[in-house]
Amino acid sequence: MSVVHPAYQDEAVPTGAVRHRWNRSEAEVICSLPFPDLVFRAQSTHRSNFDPNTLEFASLLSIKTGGCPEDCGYCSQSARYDTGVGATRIMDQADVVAAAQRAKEAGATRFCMAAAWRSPKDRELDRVCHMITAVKGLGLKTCVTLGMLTSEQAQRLASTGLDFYNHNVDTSPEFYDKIITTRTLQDRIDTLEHVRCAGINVCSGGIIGMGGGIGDRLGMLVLLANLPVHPESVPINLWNEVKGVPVADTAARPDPIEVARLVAVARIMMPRAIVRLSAGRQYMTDELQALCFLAGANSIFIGDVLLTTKNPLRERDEGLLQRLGMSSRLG
Ligand code: SAM
Ligand code: DTB
Ligand code: SF4
Repeated sequence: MSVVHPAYQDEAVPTGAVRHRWNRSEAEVICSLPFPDLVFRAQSTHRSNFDPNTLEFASLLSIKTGGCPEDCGYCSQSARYDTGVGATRIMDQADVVAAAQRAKEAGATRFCMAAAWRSPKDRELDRVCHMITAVKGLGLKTCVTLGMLTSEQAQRLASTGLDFYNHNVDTSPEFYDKIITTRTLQDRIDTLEHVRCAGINVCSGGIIGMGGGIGDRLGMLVLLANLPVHPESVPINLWNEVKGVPVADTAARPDPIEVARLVAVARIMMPRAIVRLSAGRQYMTDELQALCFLAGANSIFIGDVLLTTKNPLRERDEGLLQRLGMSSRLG
């Protein structure tokens, strides 16, 4: 006789429902469902909220690289570590717009501009606001990630019509202090609240593979799913290796099935969020990516580089979508 797992029967977590009071043990129960049950449930949730055959293609540009004062232990751009990544000035707007145009021609519908800042100065923010206006003018959805924001800065960004602000919680509350000491998790949550209150869509996720356990991965999802409003966009980054940073000494790449399980849990806990397989796709087989799309991931970054690290080549992504019969016009 087959035994139906209790979490699978649990009417408190019906398929597609939007809940904001998750606890770690509920997440653990869901994550440890038999894999077919877990993927079925995630896929059912996915189908009731999205076209399951369509991905979002996003494109990423580093508009200001390196020299960052923060100590994020995973990052090539921190000035505190010898990673070989030098500091640049902020890019000229014309170059940013040209990159956005190329991204559009390559099929991207969202363009994300990232800066290696702890937080933007107001004159830097003015320059980014002009970039946002210009990129929106190309018909692309816009996202920026500039570090911590005051509520006034979030409102200034909102006035440009910015679609998303990316600011990651990065990991679980328990593991956080082992990775970053120069800003607290509460600082990040405050920025997310300023972004939310300004009416900008929230993009927030984190990184796995830095050495934390499954509990930390689930703790990160519980943190995100318990925000007053779920992020509209949840990037799940597999740590992209960087030499010379503290995380290089603790990192351990998760078992691929555990990656797919995590994506499924994200989909079930945050049914309406766009879940992006973000950094780290370079280490994933096509089969793992296909499993993750089945489990509810529906966005990827296209382009050969992310900010300072590699991403799969365009031909590989095109081949994958073709083999899966999927298209790329979500959003
Ligand atoms: N400086 C801003 C900040 O940190 O708020 C914005 C840019 S920062 C590079 C954006 C995010 O990229 C980080 O929060 C982190 O989650 C992710 N990230 C950075 N380095 C990474 C790496 N090597 N692998 C995977 N994700 C990474
Ligand atoms: C996010 O969660 N991942 C992107 C985006 N937000 C800005 C950044 C990935 C960076 C990977 C490391 C690098 O290329 O330097
Ligand atoms: Fe700076 Fe952002 Fe890198 Fe942290 S993640 S060191 S804040 S660029």
